[in-house]
Order: sequence, then C-alpha cells, then structure tokens
Amino acid sequence: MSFRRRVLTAMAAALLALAGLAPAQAVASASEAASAQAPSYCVIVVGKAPPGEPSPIRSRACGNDYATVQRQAGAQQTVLLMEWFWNANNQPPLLTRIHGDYGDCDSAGYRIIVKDDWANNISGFNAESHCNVVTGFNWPSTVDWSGDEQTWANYSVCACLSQGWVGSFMNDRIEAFWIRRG
Ligand SMILES: [Ca+2]
Repeated sequence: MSFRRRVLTAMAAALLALAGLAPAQAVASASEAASAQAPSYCVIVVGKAPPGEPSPIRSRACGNDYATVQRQAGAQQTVLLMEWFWNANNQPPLLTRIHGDYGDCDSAGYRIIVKDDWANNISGFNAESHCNVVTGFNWPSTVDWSGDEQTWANYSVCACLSQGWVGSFMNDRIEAFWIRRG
C-alpha cells in the first residue's frame, strides 16, 4: 500500500468512526431536550400589593394537567387574573396562569414580577377579572416603576384584555406587569 493510499484509508476509517458516533450523539441530545422540556402549565397565586409595591407570591405549581396544578397551587378560591403566553397567540401552546387571592382588579390592581424562565420570554397574554388595563415593564424599578414600558387597554363590556401578541417592542422583554381596572 502506497503512503498516499494508507493516508486515504486512515482518513476513510476516521470518517466512518465519526459517522458511527454521530447518530448516538444525536439521540442523546434529543432525549436531553425532552427531559428538559418545560411543563405545559404553571399556576402562580399572587396577593394584594401594598401601594406601589409588587404583589406577594403566595404559591406556585407546574405540571402537565391544569386542574391538578391549580389544586396544588391552592388556586381554587381565587380569581384568574392573567394567562401568559410563551409564544405569540399561544402557538405552540405553553402558558402560565396567574391567580389573585384578593378578588377582581380595582384601580390599584396587582403588580406582578415575572420570575424565572418567564422573564423576558412572554410574547402574549390575556387579562381577566376586570383587569382591562395592563402595563408591561422591562427592567422595572420597584421604587418608581420606571423603564421601558407599554400599556394595553380594552374598554369593551368583557372588562378583559386579549393581547395574543404584545408587539415587537415588548416581545420577550417583559419583566413585570401592572394590571388594574381602568
Ligand atoms: Ca416568547
């Protein structure tokens, strides 16, 4: 075997070895992605906020079944305030529901800090229970609630607000909400 042929043979063997490894690695990363996948539903219960301050988080639970998660979070006797959508118009679906233990929104409403994975990932939302005015903040100061912000409002009879897409300015930038009755 010539030197050139030996080199080519070695290169071919190396390529075959790489080809043999590649599918195994692909399978490993696919199963890692599946096990790391976020649950379909999270439920967070928040309380009444002191004036100008964030609403305290009472409980939080996540899982694949909404009824179970709602029970685990102790959300049965609360009102549904918001649904956060990871993706625009909730497609593909991945959402978190925010419940309040202080009833429907009044003019002071609730101020909700977006924590964990959901910070800077929300692309749309619904607001219910008379929370028809919603401001989303990026990098909020909890002292004066300044920073980039956008306000959405809906004054129809439903006293609710469906904002399936928050728009390009605030997409994946929201870190807090102030929701109230307007
Ligand atoms: Ca998103």
